Amino acid sequence: MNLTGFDLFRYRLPLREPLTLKGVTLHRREGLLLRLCGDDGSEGWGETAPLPGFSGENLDQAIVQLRRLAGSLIGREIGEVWAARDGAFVPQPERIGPAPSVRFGLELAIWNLYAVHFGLDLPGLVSPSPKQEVPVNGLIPGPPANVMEEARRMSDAGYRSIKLKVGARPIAEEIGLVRALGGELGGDVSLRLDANRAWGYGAAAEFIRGVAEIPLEYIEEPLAEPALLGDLVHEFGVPVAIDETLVGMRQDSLENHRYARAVVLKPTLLGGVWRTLRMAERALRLGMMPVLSSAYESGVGTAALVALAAGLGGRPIPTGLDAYRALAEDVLDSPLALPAPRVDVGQTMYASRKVEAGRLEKL
Ligand code: OSB
Ligand code: MG
Repeated sequence: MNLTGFDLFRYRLPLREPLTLKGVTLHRREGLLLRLCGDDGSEGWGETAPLPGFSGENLDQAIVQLRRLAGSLIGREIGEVWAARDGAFVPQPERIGPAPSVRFGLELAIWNLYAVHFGLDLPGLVSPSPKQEVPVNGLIPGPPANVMEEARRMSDAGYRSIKLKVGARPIAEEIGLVRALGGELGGDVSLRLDANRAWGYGAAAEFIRGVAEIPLEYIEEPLAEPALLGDLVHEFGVPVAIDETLVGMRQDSLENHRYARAVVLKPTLLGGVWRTLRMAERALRLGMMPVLSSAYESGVGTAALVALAAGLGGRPIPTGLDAYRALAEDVLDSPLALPAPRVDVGQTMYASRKVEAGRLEKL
């Protein structure tokens, strides 16, 4: 099958509540969908949604790059494009590679098109024996007043892993909150914290001492000065995860971060499907836990995370899919069901293929 064309669309999806990330408040999520078409009538969708505050690229830059890259694929054979997983489909004169969200959108569209054409599904292209269910973690985005209530609701709903954003309240308050949360959840639900680099070393130390008896799965990016993460782990034995630290990192540098228990992998920010998968496999080999996570993508991108999690080897690891709930609407005909404690992979793949073009603006 040859690639015959592409269409680019913009979506604007309302959020259930305004979302503040790194000081930027969003009222809706904006992004792009790419539809690649094959000469047998197959279609493959991909999503490019730079996240303000986290992505270096903006939507306009992504549009320019996606058009150019998708245009360069027209007339090529899908098998040849698919095989070039190292990014060989990026045209030679593009000395600077595409932005991370652009690479993700393009790779996902190719991945989907290839799967549709050969009657396969995404997880089956990652692994010959993908998982049929993927566990999910509940996200309590900070800083709501009703953290305890929300945590109780999630625990009752069946979540076995909950992630709380920290770093925005005074340390003493935060310690009190996490201690209360630990007491409430007991040992049944693992607790992940994410400070998004909010603390200096002293503040992080104070926090860690304050919550010493609370079992934590990990604290994600506690330090404003990430070079000190290894020291923090050695001094306090606290489990940490890296997230921001991975962006732009060379694959082979991961072994310098073996102090980390987990790596949080977001294809929109890391730069695509293959880079994420290679990073995840490398993490497993190094004995670190790869936690695939969303960057507030629509159902198209979120389903890709489910597929990656399903295709990844090793024991099931709760996946960061819960940001999807922040969207009040989706681009899909019917929204993904991402129930606690596990989502059904086949059902998610099926739902993710039916994009409702009426909700999109054609560019
Ligand atoms: O810091 O982990 C983050 C979403 C967008 C950008 C950054 C982050 C997040 C999340 C994703 O917290 C949700 C999750 O991991 O469950
Ligand atoms: Mg994080």
